[in-house]
Amino acid sequence: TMVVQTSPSLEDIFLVKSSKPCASFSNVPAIDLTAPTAAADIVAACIEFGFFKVTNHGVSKSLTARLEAAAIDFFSLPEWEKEKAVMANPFGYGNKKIGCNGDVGWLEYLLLEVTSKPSLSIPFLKESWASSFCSALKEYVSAMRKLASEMLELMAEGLGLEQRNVLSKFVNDEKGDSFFRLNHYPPWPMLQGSNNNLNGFGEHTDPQIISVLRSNDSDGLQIALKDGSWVLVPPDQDSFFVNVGDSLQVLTNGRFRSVRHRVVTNGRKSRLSMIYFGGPPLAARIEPLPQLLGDQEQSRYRAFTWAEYKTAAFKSRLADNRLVCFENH
Ligand code: GA4
Repeated sequence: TMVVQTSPSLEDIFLVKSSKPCASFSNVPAIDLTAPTAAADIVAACIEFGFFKVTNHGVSKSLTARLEAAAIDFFSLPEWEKEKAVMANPFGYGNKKIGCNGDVGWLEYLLLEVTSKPSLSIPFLKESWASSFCSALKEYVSAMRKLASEMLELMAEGLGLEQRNVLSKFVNDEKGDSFFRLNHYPPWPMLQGSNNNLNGFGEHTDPQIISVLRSNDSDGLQIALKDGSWVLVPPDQDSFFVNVGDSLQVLTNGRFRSVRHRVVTNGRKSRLSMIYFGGPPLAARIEPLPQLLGDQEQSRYRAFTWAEYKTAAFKSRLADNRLVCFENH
């Protein structure tokens, strides 16, 4: 039998729009990576929010600007040109559809798999700027891996773990299964001046270990606090926002919180975000670190491989709680 997937209509997107207005999260923990208290500060933020931003991160502004400019060039191509970048679902160029299970959002994106050995190529791009796009991508992704790895080492230190690389080794492994995503949330002219908000990217947690996000100076990102309330994250184009992913929640036996987040756009301004998702090798065993489990503490999750979790995640709907099936009772 043939499965015919119809394109989601604007109606669908409206159906999932957020309704309640939400407060601004003005005190997002800001971690100065060069501060002597960075390790303790990061751990505190991961426990309370599963979310923080980093300053003094050492990533060059010009590299970020180069990639942003190339991304804008890419998204400015005519639709049929961008469609050449459609790869095996859900990779490559996509718009309005998120994942393979019927989730929709008001955005277009480029989703790429990136291994630690940067061998990234975008064969579909014939434009003269394609090679500079590729080189900016490679450089940026390796800067993100380095930043993610530094933060994971600070986390290990802050958790009192002797081996500094117990967490960072996953993203540094040359078989590491990481993704990179460029999201463009176009303005929606008909919405200007109205109070409607569009579902840009519906609520979810990230399945990987750690995600590092940078966006232009536009709002839209919201995170859920422990009590389930949603707060707006004020934009900051000079910092990187970091999410704890499901796998890191498991590795820390639930000490760190995999943060639920979403993007709600107001149609006034284009939002462009670039996100690195640091994932472990497919064969890596994900389970609470034995060093963290004392004599009393029980493991809250059963062990799984990243391949197993990834497969389960890609079969789920965006908003699903994907960890419940792996909890021990
Ligand atoms: C969320 C985090 C990353 O963007 C992503 C997303 C993926 C996709 O867009 O195809 C997923 C989503 C994300 C979680 C559940 C599954 C898979 C869409 C979806 C419904 C690339 C990822 O790894 O998981």
